[in-house]
Amino acid sequence: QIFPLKNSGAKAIPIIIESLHENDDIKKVAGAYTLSITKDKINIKIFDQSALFYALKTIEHLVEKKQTIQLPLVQIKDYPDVLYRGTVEGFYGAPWSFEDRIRQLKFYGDHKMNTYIYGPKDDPYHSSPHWREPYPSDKAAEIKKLVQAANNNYVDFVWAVHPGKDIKWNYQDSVNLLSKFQKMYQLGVRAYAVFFDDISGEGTKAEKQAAILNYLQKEFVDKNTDVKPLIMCPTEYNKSWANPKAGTYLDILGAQLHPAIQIMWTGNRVISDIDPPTMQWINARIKRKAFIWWNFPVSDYVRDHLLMGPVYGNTNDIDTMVSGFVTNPMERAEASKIGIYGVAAYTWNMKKFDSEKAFDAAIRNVMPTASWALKIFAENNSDLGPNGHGYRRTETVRMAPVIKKLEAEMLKDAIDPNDFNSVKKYFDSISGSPIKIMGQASNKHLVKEIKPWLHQFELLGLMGKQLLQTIDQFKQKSISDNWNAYLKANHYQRKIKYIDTTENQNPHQPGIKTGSLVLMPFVNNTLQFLGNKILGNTLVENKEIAKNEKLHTNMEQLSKQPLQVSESSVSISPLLETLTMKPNDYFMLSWLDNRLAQHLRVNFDTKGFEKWGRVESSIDGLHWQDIKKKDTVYHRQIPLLANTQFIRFINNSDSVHQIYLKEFSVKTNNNYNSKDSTLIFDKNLATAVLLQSNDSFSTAIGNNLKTVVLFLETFGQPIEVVSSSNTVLYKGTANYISIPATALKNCNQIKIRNKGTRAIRIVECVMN
Ligand code: 14T
Repeated sequence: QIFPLKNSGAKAIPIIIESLHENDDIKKVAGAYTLSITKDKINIKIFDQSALFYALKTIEHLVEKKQTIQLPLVQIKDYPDVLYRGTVEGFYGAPWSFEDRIRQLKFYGDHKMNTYIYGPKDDPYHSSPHWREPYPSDKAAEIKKLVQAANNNYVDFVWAVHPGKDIKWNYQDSVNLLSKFQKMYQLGVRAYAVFFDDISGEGTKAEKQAAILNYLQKEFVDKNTDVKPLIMCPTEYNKSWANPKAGTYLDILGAQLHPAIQIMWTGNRVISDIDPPTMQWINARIKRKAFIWWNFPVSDYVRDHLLMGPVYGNTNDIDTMVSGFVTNPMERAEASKIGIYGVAAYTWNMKKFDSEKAFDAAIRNVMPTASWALKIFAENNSDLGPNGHGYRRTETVRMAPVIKKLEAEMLKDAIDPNDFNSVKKYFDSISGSPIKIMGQASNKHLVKEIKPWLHQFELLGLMGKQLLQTIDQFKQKSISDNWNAYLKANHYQRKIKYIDTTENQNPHQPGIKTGSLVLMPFVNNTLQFLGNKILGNTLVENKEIAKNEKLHTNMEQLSKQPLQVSESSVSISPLLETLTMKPNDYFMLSWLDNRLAQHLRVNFDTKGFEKWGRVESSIDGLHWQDIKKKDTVYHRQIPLLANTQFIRFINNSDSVHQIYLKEFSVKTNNNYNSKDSTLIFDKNLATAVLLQSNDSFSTAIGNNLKTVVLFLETFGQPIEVVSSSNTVLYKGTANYISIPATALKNCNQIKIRNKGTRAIRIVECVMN
């Protein structure tokens, strides 16, 4: 009996709940239900208890959609395509907090996911050194509460152990594992996994892994009927790492592992999307349906990026070929919800999965008011940038074509106002979105996770707006005005670099990147383009390879490896895998010439590499010299001559060798204070002389009576330009100074004095 709300005008209707009948036309799987809402009753038919939970969730969503208590009349037949759907907390880095996990479990229930595999790499009681020991009481109490929260949301809390780093294949460690499982059982855990990923040595043996899992099956799972099927993550968990020979690791697991035990798989690579051939290959070898561990949106190998874009890439026809499908998310729990939502939608109804729709729905769910702001942020924080795994995502999809078009039009000096206006509008939205997102009180946890990216995104928007304004006014304005407008945009660029080099300085991929696939290249190119236009330069693009921080290599494996660039160093990002070097394979670094080389740091974690390879330096990129001291080995840190412009490592033997590229990094000083005149005559706006307060700088200008034009950044401070005969040529605070040829009679040198209280930049000097 249901009573209507007083005075609501609503009618009471009964809800009838019953079991699905045999002849009901629906796939009879866990979670399956039918829901019929008519004028006078709600009828729910369920396969099991979780199905009732999902039917009620559906009613809840129907109410949300309508924003009223009136229910739409519907007939729904609903069941999941994948039996086990959810997440695996399997990333490296700071594990999720207790509160993060509670919010996650609720989110899974809301979106019909039923699996949470607990396996944070940095929990010492999950992995070595303490996997054998019980959790300390405070941590145990938390796990108990998490299991409870999982149960309330019809989610299996799967507790995973990662014993492979130091396991001994003896009776004692079998018992250790069993008793740890029993301890977890006492905390309420009813689902378990054993991970053998990312280990080496003894722990990797297939027969031994199968034997210990079979032991757990027999002694634990078979004896506790309320425990769910075991899950294991193999050491060879993706095709590129798997021994292809028949009868090896995966076939051994396939043959020896108890058939009820599920085996995880990340696809053809560590990070890859799943399709039928992938599944056919692995399923044949392991003689069961693989349980997919999808490494998205995990970002532990691109920690300067947020992966908040749409879920796509897995084909819509693998539902019958997998036993489960879980996503490995980001260390940032709330920011991961967009990706997790996509996987929830995909695994529930694969055929009908629409990436874009799921993305929009996820955004609306995570941020119901001002969704536009989160959408524009997320669609520009999607790609990973170049990375060792070669996994990429699209970005800025709805605007990229217009932006590309506008860029081309700009180069041809034929801008279509429609394109200009839509890009301008877009940058307006970008610059306004972070404040909107920060203002959504219900999303304070999300805001906390992504704050520096929000700041960065706002600066990106402001830089874009400033550039477009500069373009718009370019023809009407003087060089001086244009130069000042350029400096404003340049100032935003500098702030972006500052955030990138001061926030999120983790040792792996430090920094804050946003819009890195489309927007940042656009604003950086536009800034350079405008600068060159003001300078009267023809494009200096690729003028000389030395004029940039760049990785040069002939090796496919390294071609996408990103650089880490800071004020004081240029480094290749450490490579996770071994690097295989054929004869004559090399990698080399170059940098802008406002840097003075100090020393090189090398760590290949490989003994005796000097026997087959050389670390070399060069000033011109043509002549190379071994920087090893005679007959000795290379040191971790090798001093360099200040004018070194290139550093490389080359395999100069005739055989193949391997190294671990842990560190290859050039430490530099900037040479602003060197007052090197070449920096202001190089027509390169990225280099400048930094002139301190009360200091002065002289440069020869020849005596060919030309107008001397100075492009400065004075930050509004007073300066003076004087001739060789001490006549004052200019006094003031301008950033752009043009000294007529007539004023330079008998003058072959000018001196700039900084009369202000802070440093100024002398960017360029042009004579014409
Ligand atoms: F077990 C696996 F399925 C798996 O993917 N393991 C790790 C995982 O914890 C991590 O989050 C993910 C993304 O970085 O990749 C695996 O970790 C790696 C991958 C490598 F290629 C660790 C070292 C590697 F060299």
